[in-house]
Amino acid sequence: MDQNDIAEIAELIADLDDEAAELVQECLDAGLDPVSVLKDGVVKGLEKIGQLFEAKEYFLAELMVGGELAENCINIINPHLPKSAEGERQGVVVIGAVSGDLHDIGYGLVAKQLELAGFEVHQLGVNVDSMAFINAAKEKKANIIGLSAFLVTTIPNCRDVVNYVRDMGLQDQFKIVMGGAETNQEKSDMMGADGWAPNAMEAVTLCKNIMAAHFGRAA
Ligand code: B12
Repeated sequence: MDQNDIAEIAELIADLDDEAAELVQECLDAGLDPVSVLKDGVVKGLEKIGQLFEAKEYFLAELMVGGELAENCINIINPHLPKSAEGERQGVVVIGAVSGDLHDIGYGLVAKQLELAGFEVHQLGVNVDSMAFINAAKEKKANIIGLSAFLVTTIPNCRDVVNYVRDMGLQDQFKIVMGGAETNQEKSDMMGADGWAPNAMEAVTLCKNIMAAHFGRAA
């Protein structure tokens, strides 16, 4: 088995074919890199579904089936992902999808990678009210609040959380990072967030850098 089989996973997911999950298992059993199976297989497949949706070849039903299929595949891959070598505990993160947003696959991957890198992570779910992020951050004594937004209509809700944190004078206590399909560094800067990352791997680097710069942890 090789990289072609991983590319085939992306095709099967884009075709909404259940056999994707079996091929994921076979690739892992054959010793292929689980990070590549995730990134070049499952996430690529979801990207293709997004393109088909945009081209009006797929509709909401297909997005839902594709989302479920991807989640099944991710559950198979998760136990195989490599743990960070460092034993030292990193900071505490609360993370979820902002108000109005139901996309949880992306931030779920971020949460998993952060956990593997030694962070204590609390997943707050989807459609999380702006104040609920802050209340959870207080309750869990978090260092970082992670906001996930996938829709042009929900991205502005990230700004609410940033503003509430500032208005409450909590900006030194909680640092805010954001991400999600339709976000970018520019939007993050514009909203006053403390950082943005395009994917789960870079989210780990971002959060580690924030811990080093603001909470005195080794980077
Ligand atoms: C699957 C899917 C769904 C599923 C979600 C299932 C689930 N359990 O999550 C369902 C069916 C619910 C859905 C619904 C809708 N969706 Co949808 N969906 C998708 C799709 C195909 C994949 C999303 C996904 O999970 N990708 C996989 C992950 C891994 O994505 P990722 O971006 O690579 O994730 C990384 C980064 O974003 C980053 N990251 C993510 N979160 C965070 C957080 C932090 C703190 C950090 C640092 C980083 C970070 O790290 C992640 C991991 O590496 C996308 C297409 C796309 N290109 O994204 C459309 C897409 C996001 N959806 C879209 C739309 C329009 C909708 C609907 C409005 C459709 C409708 N007519 O009802 C609804 C809205 C529902 C709602 N209120 O949220 C549009 C958004 C367009 C826009 N400009 O706003 C997209 C882009 C499709 C398209 N091309 O048109 N969707």
